[in-house]
Amino acid sequence: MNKRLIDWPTFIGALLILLTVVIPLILFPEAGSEVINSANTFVTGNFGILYLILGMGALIFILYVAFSKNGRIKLGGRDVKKEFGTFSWAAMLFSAGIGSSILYWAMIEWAFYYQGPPFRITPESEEAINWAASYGIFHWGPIAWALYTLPALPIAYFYYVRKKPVLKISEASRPVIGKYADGPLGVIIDILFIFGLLGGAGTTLALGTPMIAEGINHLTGIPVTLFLQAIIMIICTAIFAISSFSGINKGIKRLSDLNLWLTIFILAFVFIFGPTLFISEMTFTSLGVIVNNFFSMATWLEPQANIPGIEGTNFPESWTVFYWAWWLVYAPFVGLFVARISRGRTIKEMILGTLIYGTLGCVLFFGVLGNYGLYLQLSGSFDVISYINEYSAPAAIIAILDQLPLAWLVIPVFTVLAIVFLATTFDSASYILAAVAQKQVTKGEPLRWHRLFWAFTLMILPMTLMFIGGLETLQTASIVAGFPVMFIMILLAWSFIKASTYDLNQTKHSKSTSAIIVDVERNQNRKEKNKEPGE
Ligand code: NM2
Repeated sequence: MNKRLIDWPTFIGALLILLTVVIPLILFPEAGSEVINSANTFVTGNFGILYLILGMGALIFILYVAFSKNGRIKLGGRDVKKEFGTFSWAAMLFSAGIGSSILYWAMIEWAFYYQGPPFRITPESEEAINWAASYGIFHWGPIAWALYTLPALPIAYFYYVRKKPVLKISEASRPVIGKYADGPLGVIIDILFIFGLLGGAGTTLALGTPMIAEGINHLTGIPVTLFLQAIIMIICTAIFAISSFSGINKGIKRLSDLNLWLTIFILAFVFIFGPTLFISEMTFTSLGVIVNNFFSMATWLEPQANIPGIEGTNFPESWTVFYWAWWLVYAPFVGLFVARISRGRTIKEMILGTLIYGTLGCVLFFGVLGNYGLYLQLSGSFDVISYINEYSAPAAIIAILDQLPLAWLVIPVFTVLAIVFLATTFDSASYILAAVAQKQVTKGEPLRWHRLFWAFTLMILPMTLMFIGGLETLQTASIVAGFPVMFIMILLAWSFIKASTYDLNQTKHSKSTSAIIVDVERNQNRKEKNKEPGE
């Protein structure tokens, strides 16, 4: 066991932050969750606007990069071929960035919007229907995917163009922070990233576990208790621990393949046996609603809620701000992953691919699963909203599926899919956490025991909170954990532009070719004296 490989300051720092959150919560559960909740309200209430600006900014930034000269840079040398075909590239990208939460929200998000619509519209009105079907897609659409793509730019650039085996966020910030990447600032950046990801993963586990528990309850009759939920968390952790133990190629690939087939089955089944025409038309209509209202949706903050005497709906804070924060905490992690699988593509291909395939995938989930539930509600055949209010959202999800023919087949497949989905997100997450808390990643993989360690650490926070009854608190953990990640994102965007523009200026290229090959070594030999400061 090579302990020298571990980056101790980062490793211990991240653990210390985690313990400073977990221990007070165990000792003073009530006061603890109150503090977390007021931190959430404080952040979303006062800084919500920053999250929305960052979201719009990220989309504009990556579109600008895609169509600029920097976008033409190829990730890899002249003869490097694309490592993965577009289909498997898109599938891997999707299953790294998307977890069990999409099953949860695609099924049920519309119900919350129908009951509590945006833009201060009357709840459950005719107008609310369109928004109910569209807002979920928006929250899983281009802005969200832009947040995911942004960190991939500097990481992929350093990995394949500057040929530095960077698996750290601090390294990717080096062009801006220079030698401070090796000092405390670098450590802080990595710790904040780890903390963010632990928060994001917490949100995912806190949502996914009760849903899986409801599925199991429906199938076996075992009551949904804390004990059942704890077992589910342990099983999911074990699955991702084992698969991450067997290596990124074998483990993750097998799980993503399984994932893909189960997903196709569920979506096709609901589409064919559900109200096919309603699903198609409503999805198509939603796309129009989103295109038409894109900027209003991306900027709506309900300013009048700040006026004394006017009651706010809390929609922006509970949804758009929460979502951007949640995508944000996963972003550096997904960026690392997207970067790794994008060898041989140009920056532009990587950007547009992530935006388009990512969004399309989410449209399919929300379009099919969400509109099936909406149909049940509107046609009066099953009152989903009353069911949620009487029982819970996870119970309503399973109850919606129960309306399908062959429900006895669909519900187990859905439950297994949720478990596998949770596992794929977590095994790539534990892989990346271990890579970041290591000085060096030899042979392309972090140390095994180290990876297992993070796999179990990911479970500690949700598990503790569950036993003290704070799983709901954890559902919004992303918000607070995501706050510092906003600044990291700006750093990453800046680093990419700085480094790639510098290299482009050193590189001769013709106007006509679509891909520019940047050969850093050759440039350096040519301009030995003209070194970039901080390098
Ligand atoms: N996002 C996509 O739980 C999951 O599905 C992981 C969640 C950020 C909302 C990612």
